[in-house]
Amino acid sequence: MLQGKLITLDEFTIQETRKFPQATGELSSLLRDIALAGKVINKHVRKAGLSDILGKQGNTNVQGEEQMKLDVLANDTLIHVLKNSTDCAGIASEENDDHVSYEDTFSANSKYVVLFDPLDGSSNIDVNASIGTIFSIYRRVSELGKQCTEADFLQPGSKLMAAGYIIYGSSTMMVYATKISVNGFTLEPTIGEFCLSHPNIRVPENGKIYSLNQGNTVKFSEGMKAYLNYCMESKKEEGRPYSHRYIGSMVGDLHRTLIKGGIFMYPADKSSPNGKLRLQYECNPMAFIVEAAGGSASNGTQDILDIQPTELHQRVPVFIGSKNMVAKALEFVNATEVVTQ
Ligand code: AHM
Ligand code: MG
Repeated sequence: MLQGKLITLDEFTIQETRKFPQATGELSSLLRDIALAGKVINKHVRKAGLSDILGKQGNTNVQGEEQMKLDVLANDTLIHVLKNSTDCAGIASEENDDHVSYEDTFSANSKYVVLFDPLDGSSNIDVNASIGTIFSIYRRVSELGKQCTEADFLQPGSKLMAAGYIIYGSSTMMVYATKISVNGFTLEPTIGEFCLSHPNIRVPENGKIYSLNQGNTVKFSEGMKAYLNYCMESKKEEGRPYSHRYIGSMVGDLHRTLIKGGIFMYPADKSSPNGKLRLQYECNPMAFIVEAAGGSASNGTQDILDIQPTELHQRVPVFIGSKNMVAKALEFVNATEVVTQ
């Protein structure tokens, strides 16, 4: 912990690697590169408002969304750092139309590919609220020694080797998960290192907070509306009504859910039958982290991690967080759908 001897991210990942004699250290090295990109992005985020990086870039991305200047800066930083990494064969980014396969020999011989949302929650940039970088690491399925292919990026979340996020909040933290555990590291600004501050994070099985854009209620299914009524119903002995919290930044809302418990939802609605959030850049990595911490994640009918992606930028409805809360939400969502059929 921060008061005692500091354990840096590097020290921690190396210690973890030693538990597996066959491990080569490439994953640790890749995490170090991602952390480096996070520190560079953090430097820009912390200066936003002073330098000319707030506001819109004037372009739209592949999703048709307006790009903020910081979105572009974060994207360029990650692409650049991972290109120089010796352990990344290629990347796919929420901000780019297609994946990028790095052409040099080192990259062609690397066994991992990385997907990222460089700066999630962009609409919060100009109002100084939490934003974050989300990343996923897969072992490539294409032939080593050649350039990576799109198939490397279209793997289900169950195949993830690691996933994490960097949250630029009241402090800057990197949280990453492997199948075994989830650990959080706070950036110690005086030494410029992420240091272990939240070892072995577990998401509580129950929570008291529901999180979604409730302004969309009119477009929700009857099941979804019934679940919201359940959250708001007064049942003191069951801890209801729950509190509603919504930053509108998935990283911020999920970070709170991971630490305090609760449920985060971005359901399908009449105008967005697949919800808003992206499977490969947002939902899979967050589902992997939350499930590794003992929580659960579903699209309503299926574990998020079991969905076979068919395209890089596909969207998916999501219910994620404390196990018992997710199960209860799905009971409502599915029960009413059956009744109305
Ligand atoms: P972004 O990747 O363009 O920033 O969009 C994703 C964000 C999530 O962080 C957040 O959960 C959601 O969009 C908020 O959407 P809405 O404004 O519709 O509630
Ligand atoms: Mg995003």
